Amino acid sequence: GHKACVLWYTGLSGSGKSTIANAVDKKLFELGVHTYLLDGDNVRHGLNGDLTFTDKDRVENIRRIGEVSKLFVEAGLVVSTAFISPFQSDRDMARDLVSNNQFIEVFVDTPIEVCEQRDPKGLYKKARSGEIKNFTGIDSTYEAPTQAEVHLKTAEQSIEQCVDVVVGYLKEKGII
Ligand code: GGZ
Repeated sequence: GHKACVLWYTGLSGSGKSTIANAVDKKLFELGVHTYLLDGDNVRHGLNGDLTFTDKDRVENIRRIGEVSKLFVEAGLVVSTAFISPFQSDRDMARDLVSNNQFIEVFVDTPIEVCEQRDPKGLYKKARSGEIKNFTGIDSTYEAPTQAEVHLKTAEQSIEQCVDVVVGYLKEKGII
């Protein structure tokens, strides 16, 4: 058996949140852990398909994701969320929905220069040219966490190393 918790990934677009969350999720599955991963693909298009990228809608996006995470934690799962979640107050709101030791904030700390260099979807280019407005890190705020339980630096660590840090944290805390 294992305990339930939320792995709450936060970081810029292109920081590697989804990649790392998916790799951790796969590893946990192999270890027999019951998991569920919430990311833009299954949430932004469905449940939150009515929301845009204004500050107001980002707040609502994170509120709903926090509430859904709470439900999955009540069901006993290790739930991972991979959203920019740019505001500390919203991350704290999600934290307060579960027990404090069940909420693990994972800061995917990738410098914006590196994210912009990667630019896998060409969104930074569009944000720079003004084709996209309210882009995080360009003309919309990102508040970096100061007290994250796990701090990953993808410019210096491989995906495998990042996965080991997250899984190691869960083992150290007796969650898995
Ligand atoms: C930031 C945007 C924007 C704007 C579209 N700002 O790299 P991606 O493409 O796959 O991840 C980004 C994703 C961010 O959605 P989140 O739900 O994680 O954001 S938040 O937590 O702030 O609500 C990016 C794409 O959507 N995208 N427009 N203006 N990212």
